[in-house]
Amino acid sequence: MSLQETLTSEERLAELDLETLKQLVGLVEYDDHDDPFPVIGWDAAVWAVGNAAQSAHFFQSALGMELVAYSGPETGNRDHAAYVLKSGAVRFVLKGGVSPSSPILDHHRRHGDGITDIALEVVDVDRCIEHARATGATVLEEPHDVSDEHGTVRVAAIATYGETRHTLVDRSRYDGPYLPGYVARTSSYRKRDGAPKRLFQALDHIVGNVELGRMDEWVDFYRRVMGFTNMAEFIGDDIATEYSALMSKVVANGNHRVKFPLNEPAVGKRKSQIDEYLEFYDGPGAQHLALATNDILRTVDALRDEGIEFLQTPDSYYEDPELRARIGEVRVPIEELQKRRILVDRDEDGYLLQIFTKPLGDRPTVFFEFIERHGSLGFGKGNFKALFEAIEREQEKRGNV
Ligand code: TYF
Ligand code: FE
Repeated sequence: MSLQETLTSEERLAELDLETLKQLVGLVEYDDHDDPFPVIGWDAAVWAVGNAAQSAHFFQSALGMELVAYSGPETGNRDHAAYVLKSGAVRFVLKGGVSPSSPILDHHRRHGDGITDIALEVVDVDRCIEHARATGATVLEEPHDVSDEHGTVRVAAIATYGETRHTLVDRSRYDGPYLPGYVARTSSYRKRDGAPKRLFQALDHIVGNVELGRMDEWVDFYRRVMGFTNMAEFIGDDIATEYSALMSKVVANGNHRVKFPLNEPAVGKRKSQIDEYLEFYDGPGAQHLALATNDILRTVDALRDEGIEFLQTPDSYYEDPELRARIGEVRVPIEELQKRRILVDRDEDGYLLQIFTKPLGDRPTVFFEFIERHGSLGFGKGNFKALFEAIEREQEKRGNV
């Protein structure tokens, strides 16, 4: 089986097939023969949070995720508590410090709630690390085996922007609930109608914010170290100075399973939303996680019911005849999108629907995007102006202008 036909262990567990996944996240064909760093897909997004017990509740009650595993003092982990949650093939691990000397608490003190680790499932950890080292990456953890009664995983880690890392995981010899040290755990939280809601099924992209003038270095990092390639979508100088106050380029692995847009602030008329992030995150880090859904209307309705707040797109966006002409027919009347403030964009491959939450925590840093793709492989370029104006209205309310 070729790499692009290989599903991650979470994708298999979620019973996602390749066709569904292709529609959800926009996969492309590629020749993996001389891929120097073959990535199967996402393994997990690992968060450091101020209170993992309570965040785990929120991720279940508000985001409809399912608790599947746990590590903490009761399992012999005296350093921190960790809750593993999933929705479809999306796996989040929420960690909170228990021991006062836990490094999780240092991360949290500096950055607030945020992503510490964007873990990827790979075929051959040793080969990836060898290539990463040869191309100048910082190896944070050498390849090593970790075992328990469910088998053995091989892991290693490299550094990326800020204090973020990429753990590389080979799970081919493991069938435990997450990693050795974790035990299976289901929730004591009762869902209203019993079943997990699965409001999103796959991770589409994770955006990194880096310092002014450093974007190209990080694009080069992913090209050189991980063999990623540039995707067509970018925000250059021209758009940046006009309204967005940011520059952005996108890199992706061969089949686009893993996509990393990278933003840097642009020098403009006002303080960039990226500067606001860098100030409050105290450095570079993951800005938003885009979660793919096959029914964004249902997702947004369910999330709003649970009190999740989204950026408000003005009525003028939907009433713009130019937008209507460009978009043409989508699967629901525009009024249904307008009611929910869902954005829509079309390009040569198809269209997409997307919506953005307000920042999740106390700091104006990490947020979610929900995305429903219909052929489009893009990121909603046509929405950048309306989106950035909405973000800047929030920024203004916070007084960070
Ligand atoms: O990931 C993207 O490129 C889109 C647009 O600060 C975007 O979701 C880009 C930058 C940003 C917010 C959204
Ligand atoms: Fe995005």
